[in-house]
Amino acid sequence: MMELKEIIEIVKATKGIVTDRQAAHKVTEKGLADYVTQVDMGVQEFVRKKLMEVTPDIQFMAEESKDKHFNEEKRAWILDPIDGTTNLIHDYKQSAVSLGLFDGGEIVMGVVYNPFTEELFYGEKGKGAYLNGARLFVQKTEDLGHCLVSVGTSPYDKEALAAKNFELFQRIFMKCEDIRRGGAASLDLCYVAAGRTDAYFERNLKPWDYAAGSVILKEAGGKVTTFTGEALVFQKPCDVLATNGCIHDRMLKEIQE
Ligand code: LIP
Repeated sequence: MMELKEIIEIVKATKGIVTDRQAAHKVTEKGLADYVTQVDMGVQEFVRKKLMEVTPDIQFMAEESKDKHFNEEKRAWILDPIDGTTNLIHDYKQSAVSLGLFDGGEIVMGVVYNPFTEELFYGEKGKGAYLNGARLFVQKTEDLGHCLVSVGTSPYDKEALAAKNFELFQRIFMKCEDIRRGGAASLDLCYVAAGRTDAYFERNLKPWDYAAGSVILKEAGGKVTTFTGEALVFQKPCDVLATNGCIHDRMLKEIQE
């Protein structure tokens, strides 16, 4: 089995592909506000090949794979080659390569790398979470009125979700310190882990958006569930709530109101 540091080296080696601005402008539209670029495809193929060389026995699932199902009885890599694709196209510098390892129904290892800020978030079950080698811990703020809350606008589902998303954003906004919108779920989860924000939530996220960030957040002392407080699943989309742990029940109550 690969060591975490070997996985980190594979993910960091994608920097040249991720920062290629010409490739970022070769874009295909998959659906409303849903894009794939040559960077997404280049990162996915690079990481897939490297992982198959060293862990041929572990399944590989990624955002741009045709077949996204895997046998949950066995281990699987779950890759978002570029989380924050729209940000990448706009050169917004909030995009990341997000790689998680699924084992026994949960994510046990995760790496989230933003080459634009040179921030490498990583964590392994039972071994802590880190940012560029420094240990990560969530904020322990218990008063929602003093919390910074990151939101996700589900831009692929505007027609179906915009009204209830923005109604919820307004309710939370009136009770917290302020809200933020980053545009890359994996980084939003890592920001809670780093104590930069106290919560993040978004409807209809895909498993590759949240796989790696979920273990990093838990290892930093945070909590991540669905909007009904259940464990995340990794074979279909989820509504995701991530918090510092102290305000999780309060956020669930607001979401379910
Ligand atoms: C994105 C997420 C973001 C969400 C977008 C999209 P992608 O992932 O990171 O939080 O709001 O709808 O799902 O598509 O850039 O990998």
